[in-house]
Amino acid sequence: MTQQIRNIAIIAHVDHGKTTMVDQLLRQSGTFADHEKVVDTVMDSNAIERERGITILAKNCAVSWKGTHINIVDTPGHADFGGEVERALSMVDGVLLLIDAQEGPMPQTRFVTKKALALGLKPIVVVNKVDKPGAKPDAVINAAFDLFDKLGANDEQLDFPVVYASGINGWSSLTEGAPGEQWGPDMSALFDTILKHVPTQSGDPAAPLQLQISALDFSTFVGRIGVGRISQGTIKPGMQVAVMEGPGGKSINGRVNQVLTFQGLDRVQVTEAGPGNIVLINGIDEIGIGVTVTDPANPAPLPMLKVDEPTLTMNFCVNTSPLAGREGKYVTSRQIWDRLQKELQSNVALRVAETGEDGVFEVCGRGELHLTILLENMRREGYELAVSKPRVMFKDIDGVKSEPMELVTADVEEVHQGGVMQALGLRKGEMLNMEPDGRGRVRLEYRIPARGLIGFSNEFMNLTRGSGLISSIFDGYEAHKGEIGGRKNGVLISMDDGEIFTYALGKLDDRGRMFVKPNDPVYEGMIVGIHSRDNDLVVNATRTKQLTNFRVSGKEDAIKITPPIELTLEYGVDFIDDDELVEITPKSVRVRKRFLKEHERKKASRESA
Ligand SMILES: Nc1nc2c(ncn2[C@@H]2O[C@H](COP(=O)(O)OP(=O)(O)OP(=O)(O)O)[C@@H](O)[C@H]2O)c(=O)[nH]1
Ligand SMILES: [Mg+2]
Repeated sequence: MTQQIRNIAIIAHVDHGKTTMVDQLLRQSGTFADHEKVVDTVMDSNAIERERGITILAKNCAVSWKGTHINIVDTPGHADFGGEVERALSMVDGVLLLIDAQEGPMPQTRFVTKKALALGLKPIVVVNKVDKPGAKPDAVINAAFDLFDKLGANDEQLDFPVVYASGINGWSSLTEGAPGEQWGPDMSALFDTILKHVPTQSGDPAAPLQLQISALDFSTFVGRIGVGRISQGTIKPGMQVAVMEGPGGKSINGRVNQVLTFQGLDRVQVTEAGPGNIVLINGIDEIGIGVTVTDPANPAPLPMLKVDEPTLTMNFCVNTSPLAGREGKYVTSRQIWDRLQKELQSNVALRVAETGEDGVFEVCGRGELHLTILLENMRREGYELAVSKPRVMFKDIDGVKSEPMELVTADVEEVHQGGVMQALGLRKGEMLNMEPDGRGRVRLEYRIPARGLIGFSNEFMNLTRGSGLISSIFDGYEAHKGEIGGRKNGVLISMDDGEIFTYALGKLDDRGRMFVKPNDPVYEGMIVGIHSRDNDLVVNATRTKQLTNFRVSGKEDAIKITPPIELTLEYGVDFIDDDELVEITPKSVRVRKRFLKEHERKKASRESA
């Protein structure tokens, strides 16, 4: 069975068009039958990916072009999922580095390029979205060259092939065309470049098996699934293998159950697979990221893959609010713990630990999005829980308390530049670069403690009236930068259990912005709004109009209420302070004080002072 194979990953910054490109590669390689209706960005297959239009998990598919089997890994562009990209790179021999023809290289472009170059891969640069009116392909290629050079690319890597493409319109070309026109007939220029420039695997099918596991999946039918590329040897269902944690590492023996390969969007069982192929195997539950599945008689283990350490942690707690248990199916400590254990089966960058406190678990991940996506999944499955404000994870480096740093790129309108710069400055950000685009927007680059970014996205959206774009990426550790101030505003706290009344909201309207609307249930200690001043205020949100002792006037009858802020899970997590929690149920998101009674809060703040 000698089949021509190419393995590629598609890497880029968020939204530069990876998943859309995969759509076209699937379509134009004849993967779908003519009558088959296929949704856009078909690889974004889970519900949250579809709703948000972002890729969260790296996923494989495979197409056939001129008789060659091309395995394609679509990767996420958001920085929190950088670990997914790294692991995807470990199973391919080439990458398509997509760069938006208008935006040019962005922070995540830099991150993924660095990883690809370090692995010795020779990226194919795809200048994508050249259909955009603001496209400047020449400048983008120059910027890509500079980036490669800065990242220490060798001569061969610097001599990268370039393909121009409009993924959404399904065409590509090796040469630049005129703005507004179609530069090529279809995707064949890109396909042919892949065949020409991506190396084939040269492993010997008769050698001892060597298959490194780069990704995990889980199914209730077959259990744990390992995904990886065979570098040498041949694997068959039912085979006895050794699973080794690197040379000299732990080794266990096991038996492979099924072997599957990717075909289009499907996984198909095969009777054997040889060098260069990307396969899925099941039957061995001890399989983990980075292990080598090899021949027990002649083991050939590869060094383990490094998995990124988590940088952010949050407490996941049993919901103790007076409204607990009304909307969720799973509410106990045990149920939350079991769900987290299941998540660990495939969510590689996640860590879960028990704390000294009953019903409180420490969950560590790669960033706010990484953790809020897990929370979103849990609430959809019927879980109820409460979470604390995210904290960064400090690290002791040679006796120095160090903290994670982030590189931030903010793209804002010039009128908002001052406000954004001031806010980043207060959060201990250091400006690295500032570049106006000559059309009223400016791109700011900062290096900032990850701590300073917690709670920043809501503020950034306010400062830029929703028109700003911001992205950040982990950039190593540095000595602790000292105190960073917290939220500037205090909160409005309900003094009672009950229901929100319109009358009460009218009375509170000039105190700040509310999170609640009439008839919402509320409890003592729940946060009903943002105070316009910096202190917390306990308020009566359940008050109705008293019928006696009131001078009736037209003015008071027409109660004016500013519409409330929609409290999403992300907003809540971003908003809360250390002494507050976000309560999450399948139907509601509420914010509350950790201590619901005022005297408990006073006692706690005295004790911490
Ligand atoms: N003008 C133009 N827009 C495109 C093109 N390709 C994709 N888009 C748009 O860009 C947006 C992002 O596309 P995706 O394919 O989801 O991008 P992605 O890189 O997979 O995004 P992440 O996985 O979240 O990093 C969508 O709104 C697409 O419609 C293109 O060739 N031209
Ligand atoms: Mg995508």
